[in-house]
Amino acid sequence: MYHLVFVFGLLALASSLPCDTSGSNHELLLSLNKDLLRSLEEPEGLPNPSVHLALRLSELHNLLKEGEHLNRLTSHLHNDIQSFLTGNQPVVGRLALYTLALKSSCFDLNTITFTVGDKSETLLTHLKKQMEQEKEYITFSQRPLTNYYQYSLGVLALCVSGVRVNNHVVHKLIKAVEHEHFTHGDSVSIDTYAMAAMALQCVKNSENSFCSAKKSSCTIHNAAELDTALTNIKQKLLVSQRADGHIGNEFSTGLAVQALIAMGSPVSECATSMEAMRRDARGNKYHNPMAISQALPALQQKSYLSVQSKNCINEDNTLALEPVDPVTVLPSKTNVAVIVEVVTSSGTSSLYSLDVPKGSSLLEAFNLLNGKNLGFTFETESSLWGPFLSVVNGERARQGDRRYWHLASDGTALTEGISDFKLKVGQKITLKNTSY
Ligand code: B12
Repeated sequence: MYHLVFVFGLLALASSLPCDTSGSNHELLLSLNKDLLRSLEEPEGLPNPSVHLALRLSELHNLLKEGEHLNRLTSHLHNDIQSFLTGNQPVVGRLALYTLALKSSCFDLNTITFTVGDKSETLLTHLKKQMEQEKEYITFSQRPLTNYYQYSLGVLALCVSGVRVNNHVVHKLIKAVEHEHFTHGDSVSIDTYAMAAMALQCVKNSENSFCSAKKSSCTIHNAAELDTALTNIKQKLLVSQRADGHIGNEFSTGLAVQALIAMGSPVSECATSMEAMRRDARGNKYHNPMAISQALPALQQKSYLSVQSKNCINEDNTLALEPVDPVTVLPSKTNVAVIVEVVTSSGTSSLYSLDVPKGSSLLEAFNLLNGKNLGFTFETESSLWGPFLSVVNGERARQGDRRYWHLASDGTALTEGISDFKLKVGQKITLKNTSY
């Protein structure tokens, strides 16, 4: 009898830990941490603040490599953001991720400044100003200058850094949840709901502690609306859970589980999604470091809110990389036939067919096609997820005009970009200049 009570007690304790499904997945976490650490060594591209954040939220560390990466963030990423600010271009998402990355390394944010004109101001001041601009833009255009994912990142980064976020800025995010403004192309953006949930949960927690610390009377801004928005988002995430456990798709599940953890969900609400993520990780779905960086905190029962309580004391320093023998991947001898269709903004369509070695990425196929002088040309822009297709046959799908080159295979939207998507036999890839 006493044994039963003890077992039930343990079960109750386990289910009171949000989303805690910990079991024997140490090996998996170790290997994902190593993959992320190895990605820091890739020479091309900007140092990635999202990867830094995930490594810092982990239990396992390589303090030397993390320190070196921090230095690259404060030089290379810093300069990249500085050039956006100088050019008066919106950069709230990168500023926010930079803030979260620095905070996760317990870096003194007040020492980071940017200069615009002849005025030098701190990182947090710039982030607040960017959020004000975004808020003003929403007032007139019903959408942010960037997108609601970046707007949510901005609220989150200010909040975890101890800034009391302007209640009008928060209110715009609450209203966007209410009016279901979070889309990705023509479908729902689970990633954005998840990021908004973390931002609003952080605001709710800090409003509560701000007011309970005050002796005199204190108003919790947006109290009831915050609760409603959080309940609605949770509902949205749970109804978007597929039979295989994914919430949205493979690449939004990590953020969705982080959001559920931040909202204190019980284990029953996350278990199948956690299992889906472990399956994805074992099946090598997460070959893009960005994908690992969004899933790894969730797999360790953490969310971006955990940055708030980081103290960087007595950290593990055992994460080591074994030297890997360079592997030369020989191009496959088998070729697959592929068709690429380009649909311009005016609706005209062009078809190109080519043979590519089996397993080639779309980017490799485009390069081959480009070399054949059939009239197909393309350009890309670099981003944290890799190359973003921006120009096809001389036609730019401009983000400023809310247009992009949408990628589909046999009528189904791709869930990966041109460098990650691998071609299979007889596929027809459609690139369509689309508005969003
Ligand atoms: C907003 C958004 C878009 C917007 C971006 C424009 C804008 N200003 O809003 C639009 C609608 C254009 C878009 C398009 C696509 N997207 Co998108 N997008 C996002 C979202 C929600 C936020 C990105 C962001 O602002 N990040 C914050 C800033 C600080 O980081 P950043 O790197 O500087 O941001 C830029 C890039 O991320 C780039 N971008 C956006 N999507 C994609 C996708 C790929 C593959 C690449 C390389 C770059 C890229 O646009 C951002 C703004 O400039 C993410 C969600 C997530 N979990 O990250 C999905 C996400 C990155 N997108 C995704 C996908 C699949 C696509 C498309 C390939 C869809 C399609 N079938 O066509 C296309 C890209 C096609 C191309 N031309 O290369 C996937 C990528 C998964 C993966 N493993 O690669 C994500 C993770 C969503 C998901 N869960 O499926 N996207």
